[in-house]
Amino acid sequence: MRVLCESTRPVQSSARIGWFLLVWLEQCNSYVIFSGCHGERSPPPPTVDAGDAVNIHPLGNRAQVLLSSVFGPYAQDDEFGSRAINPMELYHNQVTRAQGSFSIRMFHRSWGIMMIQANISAPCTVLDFPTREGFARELTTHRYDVVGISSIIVNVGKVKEMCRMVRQLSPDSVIVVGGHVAAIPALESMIDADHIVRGEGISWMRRYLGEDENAPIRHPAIVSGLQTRTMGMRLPERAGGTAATIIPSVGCPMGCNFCTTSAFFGGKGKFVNFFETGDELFEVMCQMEAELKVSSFFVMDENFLLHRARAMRLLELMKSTGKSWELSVFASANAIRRYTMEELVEMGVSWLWMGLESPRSNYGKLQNVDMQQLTRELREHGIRVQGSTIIGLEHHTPDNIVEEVERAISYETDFHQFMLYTPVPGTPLYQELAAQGRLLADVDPADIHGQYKFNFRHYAISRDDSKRFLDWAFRRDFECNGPSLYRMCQTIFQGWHRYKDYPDQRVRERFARQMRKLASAYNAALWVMEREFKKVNRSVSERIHDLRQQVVKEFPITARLTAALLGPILLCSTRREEKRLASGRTYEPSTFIDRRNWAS
Ligand code: B12
Ligand code: SF4
Repeated sequence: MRVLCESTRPVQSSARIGWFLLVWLEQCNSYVIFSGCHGERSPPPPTVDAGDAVNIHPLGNRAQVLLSSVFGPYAQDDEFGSRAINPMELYHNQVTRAQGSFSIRMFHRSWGIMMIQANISAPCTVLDFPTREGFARELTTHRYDVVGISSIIVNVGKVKEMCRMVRQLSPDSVIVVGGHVAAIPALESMIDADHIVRGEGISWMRRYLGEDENAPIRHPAIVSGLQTRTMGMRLPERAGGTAATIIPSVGCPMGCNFCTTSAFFGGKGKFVNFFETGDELFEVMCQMEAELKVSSFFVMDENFLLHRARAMRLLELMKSTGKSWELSVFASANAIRRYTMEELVEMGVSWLWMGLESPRSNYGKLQNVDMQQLTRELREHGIRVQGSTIIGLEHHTPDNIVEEVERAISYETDFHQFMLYTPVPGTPLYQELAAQGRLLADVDPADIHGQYKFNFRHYAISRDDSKRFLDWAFRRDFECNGPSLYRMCQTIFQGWHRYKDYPDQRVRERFARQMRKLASAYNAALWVMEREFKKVNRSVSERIHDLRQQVVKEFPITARLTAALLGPILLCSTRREEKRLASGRTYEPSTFIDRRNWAS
């Protein structure tokens, strides 16, 4: 069967060749059984959990694998589920979206498929952010035994189209769909795939290719943010200039009822560790440091600080080897409170993403924590805080939501994400609201991303009002607290001031590095923000002015020079960008093609 499989697979150059192959192969039933390729279609297999048994692909790890993210463009309304309101940008999508030209805009690669590629020995291509035509071209110019498609729920329409394209253009390929989209109930009846994998994908793919699923995890070198721009300027992409992404684990054991990441990897009490110990993590970080020339890491772990033993061991190793690293981490308030500020600072934590939710919610992660005090304290220690507030919790009403948002804004976090309370398939919240008959049946999955309107019947807030409150919260935060860029500068300054004479040299070095940026390029940005914000909120403009004065006092020559030279250029680019945005300009990531174990 194997021989047949190989010898009958020329490189497909057109849909017609594929079609003829399909017809020919349909006459060979046993081929279908053993190869998993497509002749007579058997009924669609159900979604499998990553741990379930799977028949190994007949070619084992000689199968040629394509792993693709869904096709773009993303930031425009289209028939496949793209939405202008849902761009492929972390900050601009859900954090700084109301900050106009001051919004921080960047793209992030699809790390799930990069991780899978790095951990299989089969020849494998990762196609990231293809166009629809680019995906078709890849399918027809190379032979693929397995086509893996990675997606989240909003993009299910694209997955459907991509499966259709694979059947047409590369009919011998086995189609595997993974990522959060697999949480959709009865997905198998919506798309034409052979395997739908729910949960962790590395172990599944290794098993499918006949490899050792328990082999140590190899971490690919991942540059975190790409094509970053703000104030109308594209930031230079020099080696080491951007953080490396490190993924220690997936899932979160806290199991908040709405949390899709937690639910997808097992729910309450469960998660999957890729690197169990501080030693393993440290080793990976050293590799990334050498390979990417970085000293800063974006730690992609839903609740990094919850794993205290691992984090503290990492700190120990950083200290003993003199690593002056910066860490951006996600953590819940209860986990943060298990560390002293000095421990966090010495560990290099310089950016923290945490849920603020609501003082009246009863999420375990917020118990007994004074959020106002915590956020202020973190910032005073030079740790940038990204707060996340949910709009539309069950107890919210048009009256108390205003009060709660005002309170969250008064924490003055550096960044603030607002997100609608959203029951997403796979979560306890979804099951609960489904049982109560409160899910709205006619909402397109492409519109269920937490930045548009409710997908359920709220007792006190209408669907249209959910969007109004959400948009208002973003605007209000911007107007009251100013651009996140300014707030970041303020935190950096406070941290530097507090730690510039700290006994640990690693800490001093880290703040000195940040301060050099603040005294130069960031200071020019502050000069522009101070001018431009006069029109929005005079008191914020005055606060920016005060910060600038303090920076100038500490670094008179650099700060004055950069403001004078770079400031006017940035002002021009900011205003030009404002016009572009007003005329509907959006941004898209470039396509990436990475081949591994690939004979040219
Ligand atoms: C980075 C990121 C992004 C990046 C984009 C990344 C990209 N290139 O697509 C940005 C910032 C642009 C982004 C945008 C959005 N995101 Co996002 N994002 C993430 C984040 C923070 C990390 C993803 C990640 O790399 N994780 C680590 C990797 C290792 O895990 P993984 O991707 O899940 O992959 C594993 C498995 O899922 C599986 N797998 C994945 N792909 C495949 C493929 C195959 C073939 C197989 C077998 C297995 C498999 O194996 C992998 C290894 O175990 C997650 C949260 C999280 N912690 O995961 C949210 C998350 C994926 N995003 C989410 C959402 C909702 C969005 C947005 C709609 C924004 C929003 N409003 O929240 C937009 C959508 C943009 C768009 N137009 O598509 C949700 C998805 C919810 C859902 N159930 O579908 C998540 C889970 C956040 C959350 N908790 O709500 N996002
Ligand atoms: S603490 Fe955060 S990551 Fe963990 S389950 Fe709750 S919302 Fe999800």
